[in-house]
Amino acid sequence: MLTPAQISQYQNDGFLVFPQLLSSTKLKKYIEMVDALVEMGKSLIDPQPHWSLEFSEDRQPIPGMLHKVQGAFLVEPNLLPLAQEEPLLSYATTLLDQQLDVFGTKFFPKLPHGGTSVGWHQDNYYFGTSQERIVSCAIYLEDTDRKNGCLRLIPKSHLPQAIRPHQRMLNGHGSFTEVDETLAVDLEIAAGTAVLFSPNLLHGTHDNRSQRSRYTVVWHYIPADFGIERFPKSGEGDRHVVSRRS
Ligand SMILES: O=C(O)CCC(=O)C(=O)O
Repeated sequence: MLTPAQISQYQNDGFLVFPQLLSSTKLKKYIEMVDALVEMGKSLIDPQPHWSLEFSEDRQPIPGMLHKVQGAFLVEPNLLPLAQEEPLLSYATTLLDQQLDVFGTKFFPKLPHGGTSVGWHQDNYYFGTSQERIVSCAIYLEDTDRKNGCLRLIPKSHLPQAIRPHQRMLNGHGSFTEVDETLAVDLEIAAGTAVLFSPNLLHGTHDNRSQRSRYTVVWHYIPADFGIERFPKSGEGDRHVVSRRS
């Protein structure tokens, strides 16, 4: 359960940070799973369904350099329990509803020397809505700082509940917006830390200019009875039940 102060903080600032929520044993287990994904990525010459590669300066995919696994819980179903870890699921339940699903699951390895994940954006831009009945979650499996590409966000930027114009990036990795970076907070956090944030919050990341990777798994909690067109409840898509039915 979240305290009333944490709930207010989420509502006012648009995010909450839970330092080292995962034990070292669990971290090791999940890192082994995503290491295997990075290993599979090494054999890719071109992007494939679910799998995207980093781009070179001349906008060509770099063989073997994994950018993202989209639909991470479909590709590696053993990652699903990450979204059910306690107390994380209880926190999301407090913010949203008793019965939750997750959708839009991703793994970003952010590999050394040039790994990227996202530029400035609001998740709701991608979901085609501006409502707050979704909570985004990023869990960092490795220590993250400015050098290896930590998460950056703009506190309170969710409050207008308005979606800004986003521009498609030339390298094909998403659409991003412009922000006043003097308002940004860089989240330099330890492995095992989870961040919950509003789908309207402006956030982005630094690129990885270090010799270390920066693994993160990302997903979005949504009430089980809430449908959004782009991630329908039925079918074989990237939407998964996480709450245990009582
Ligand atoms: O890579 C990260 O740290 C966060 C990724 C993210 O926020 C997103 O996928 O929307």
